[in-house]
Amino acid sequence: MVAATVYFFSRTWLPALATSSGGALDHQLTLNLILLGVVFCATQLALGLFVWKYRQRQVSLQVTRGGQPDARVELTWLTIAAALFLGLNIAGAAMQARVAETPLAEKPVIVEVTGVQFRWYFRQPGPDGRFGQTNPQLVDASEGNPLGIDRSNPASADDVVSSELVIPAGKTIEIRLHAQDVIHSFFVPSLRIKQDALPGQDIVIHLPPTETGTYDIACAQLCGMGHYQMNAKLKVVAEGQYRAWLRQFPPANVAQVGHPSTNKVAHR
Ligand SMILES: [Cu+2]
Repeated sequence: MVAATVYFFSRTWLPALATSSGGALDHQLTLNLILLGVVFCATQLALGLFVWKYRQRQVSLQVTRGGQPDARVELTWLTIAAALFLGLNIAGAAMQARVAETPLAEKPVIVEVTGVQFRWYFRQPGPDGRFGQTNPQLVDASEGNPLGIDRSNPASADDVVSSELVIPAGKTIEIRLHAQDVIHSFFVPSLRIKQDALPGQDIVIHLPPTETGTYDIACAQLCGMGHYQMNAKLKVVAEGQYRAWLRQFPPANVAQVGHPSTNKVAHR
């Protein structure tokens, strides 16, 4: 049963890695699975052994009849368990720190990602490389302005807002993560990326250079009744295709982009 479970999960619990980096996390997960799998099997075998060995005893295990617990055995077991769990925690934290602190090899492509019940919106700065100003009082998805972009601001004219994340292959992407209402979590299983998005905070993460393809984006934080439908697609395309995709959006497209039911552009 245990072997079947391990086999099943090791094959299907994560999609294929879509980036050359990210292998460190998979290695750490595999290490955790093996070490804790050994502990799990050993304790279950010990449990079965003791049940079988003492099966004919009629009395309950009372200290007066079974003797005092052996302090050395208890201490040994506790020390091993503590070392194992602390060790795995430290190794995992060090791995995450290494990934987060690796200097970027190139200037990243910047994308703003905003979670709002129950959708993801993606904004790119356009040819001027600058995001236009936003104002929470202007947020109105039914008016085609789900992010509250201030249309009077010149930098906002070429901002592109979409409901799918389109990025060029082989480039590092800088994600500036926002949440408009409650805590969401930006989760891209194929890239092994998962980061909470918090209202009022600008959280920066980096997506590693990725192979072309279409990948799932989900919200990994239970954020309300519609949480289950808060997903989107990540489309990684060749650089030329990416430029062509950006050019499809006319300047000042913010007036046309927004709510899925009223917006053709955002659903492209
Ligand atoms: Cu959410």
